[in-house]
Amino acid sequence: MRNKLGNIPLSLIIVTAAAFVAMAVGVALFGDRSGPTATAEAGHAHEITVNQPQLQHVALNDPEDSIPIADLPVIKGELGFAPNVVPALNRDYRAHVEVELEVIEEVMELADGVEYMFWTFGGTVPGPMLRVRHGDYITFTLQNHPSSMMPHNIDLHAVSGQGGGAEATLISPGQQATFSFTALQPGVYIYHCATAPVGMHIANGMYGLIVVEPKEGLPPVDKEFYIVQGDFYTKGDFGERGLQEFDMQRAINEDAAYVVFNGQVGSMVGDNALFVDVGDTIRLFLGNGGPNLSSSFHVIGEIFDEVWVEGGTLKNYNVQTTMIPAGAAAVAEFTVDVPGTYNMVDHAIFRAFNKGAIGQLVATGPKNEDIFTERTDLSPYNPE
Ligand SMILES: [Cu+2]
Repeated sequence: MRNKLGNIPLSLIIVTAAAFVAMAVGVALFGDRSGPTATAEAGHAHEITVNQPQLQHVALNDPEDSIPIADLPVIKGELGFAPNVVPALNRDYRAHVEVELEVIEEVMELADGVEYMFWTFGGTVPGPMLRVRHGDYITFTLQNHPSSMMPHNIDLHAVSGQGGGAEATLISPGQQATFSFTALQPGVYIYHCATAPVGMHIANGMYGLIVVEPKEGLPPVDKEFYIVQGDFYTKGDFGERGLQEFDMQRAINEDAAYVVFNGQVGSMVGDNALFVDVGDTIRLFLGNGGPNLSSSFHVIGEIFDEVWVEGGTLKNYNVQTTMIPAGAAAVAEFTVDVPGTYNMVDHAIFRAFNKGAIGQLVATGPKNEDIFTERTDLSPYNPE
């Protein structure tokens, strides 16, 4: 009887596998991991750097990190409503940042003629972007509006501690709760409601981003935008008009009726598009609230010069499509070289053209026909 591996002797497979393991261990133990191994110039912002492992865990060993919290300057945290960001902090000192965020349940448009009872942070989907500096001490107050029907809370992925703050902030309608945390690690992090049933609270729109800038700040760019993807589960199918109810079974089945950016079909289309100039350096803070679907984020006709993989410290360069897991983030940076309307999509492409995951970035400015020409010929083609 043939074994399942066909004609290859099992012993050879084992020997080959052992050799690969030995090689991998050798590379891990003895491979050169010091210093950049390659840099190259390749046009604007296309510097190629090989990333080195870089642990920034609890990198709080500056003198400023030992300033007693009571002595820190108190700053009110700004909120950035998508697609607008909180501007860059431009701050070179540690602060005590006070943030207030209000939970509101409200009916809003999910698509043209389609209404939905969203549960929101700050009255919008996504909730507002928060922006702090690595090492900041944040006192966070969550407020649940008295008109709410449900308890809510918040789990910020930038928090190191029980539930990301979820237990501390669990509140009924008409309550508020406060807790504090230090932003131990830089990066871009999702926050979301984590009240049972968690999936339902997230599916109703309760998520947003908190950016923890590195201490030295981020390189300046011309324009920054804030985009969060989410999947929605309605009783009616895509486009079915009227007030749509949440469909729990559909959510369990991961059968999204809608996949949208910034909480609404068409949130960044037409008059609501993102407008830039040719030559602008652009930074997109990207989140994916889920609850279920990973995003294959792509800008049609553009290549990302740089992506912060999963919102962390690892950089990738010259990227066509970046994966944003549910409950995660990424940052995409690029320069638009020629004018045009650039469609931003989830490249799981039926989501873009049939479920709403499409937005537009419109770049105006001079053409550059060395980079791109419009159609130069259209004529009949008649092969014999
Ligand atoms: Cu909630």
